[in-house]
Amino acid sequence: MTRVPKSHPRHKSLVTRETLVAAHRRGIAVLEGLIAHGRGEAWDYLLGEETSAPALVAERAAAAFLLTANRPVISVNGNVAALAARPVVRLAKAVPARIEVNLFHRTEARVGRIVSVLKEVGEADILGPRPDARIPGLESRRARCHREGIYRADVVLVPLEDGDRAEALTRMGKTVISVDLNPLSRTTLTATVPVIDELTRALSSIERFVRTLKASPSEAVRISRGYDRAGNLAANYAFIRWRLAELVRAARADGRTGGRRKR
Ligand code: PTJ
Repeated sequence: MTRVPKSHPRHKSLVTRETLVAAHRRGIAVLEGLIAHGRGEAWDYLLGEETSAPALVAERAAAAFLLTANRPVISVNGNVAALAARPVVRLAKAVPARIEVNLFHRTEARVGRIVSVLKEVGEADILGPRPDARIPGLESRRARCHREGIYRADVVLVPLEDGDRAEALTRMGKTVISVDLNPLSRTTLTATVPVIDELTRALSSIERFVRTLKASPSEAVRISRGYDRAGNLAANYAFIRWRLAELVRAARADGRTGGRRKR
């Protein structure tokens, strides 16, 4: 892995990129995952690389839905295993939820490697190898899943998803919680609870809400019942409009001071 100097202004971003490249070389993440990451990071620049207030609302709702579920499952793909194996396992234990490895570019060898990554960080009970069911209406290899996992789940958390499966899972009547920085992706537009935030921030935030809400189950029920999907999406778009307006204002101020204004 290329060493990134601590003093680099984009240190965290470059380390994440190197982590993904290394995960690709180890056969965990696919090349397509590197492209997906770039797309996500571009959106994160626009969003200010912080969890927005509307994302926080969605993350609290996500925690409430996971806690009130009968059979919650967290789906893991190559990018998620590379960047967030530990947060996934922590969240799964906190809920508790099952973890299922489910890949778009599925090979049995990669499923096995991802299961090992998750086992290394402390989760022994992982579904993925030897699937015994299919998600109806999906042509891709992603349709292959476990009866005891995604197939029978009532709530599924699908970080960094492709839109097809999110749609197929909602058609099955499941509550689908997505994590996707793209506010316009088909996943975001079809998930029951779209979380528009960066993967590691979102998972940690959902876990924090899970830990708080666990102490008051009636509050979790109230939040899941009162969750307003359309209102939250609108708030996310309004947040982007506000961000852009701020950028316009800052650029104009820069112009007036000949670029001497501090950012
Ligand atoms: O490991 P596999 O075979 O299951 O493949 C995984 C990928 C990610 C390649 C596959 O699921 C895929 O093709 O996904 P998409 O359709 O590219 O969608 C991924 C979405 O995640 C995009 O909309 C990105 O903007 C978003 N994204 C990427 N990185 C992050 C992210 N969202 C949040 N946090 C990130 N770190």
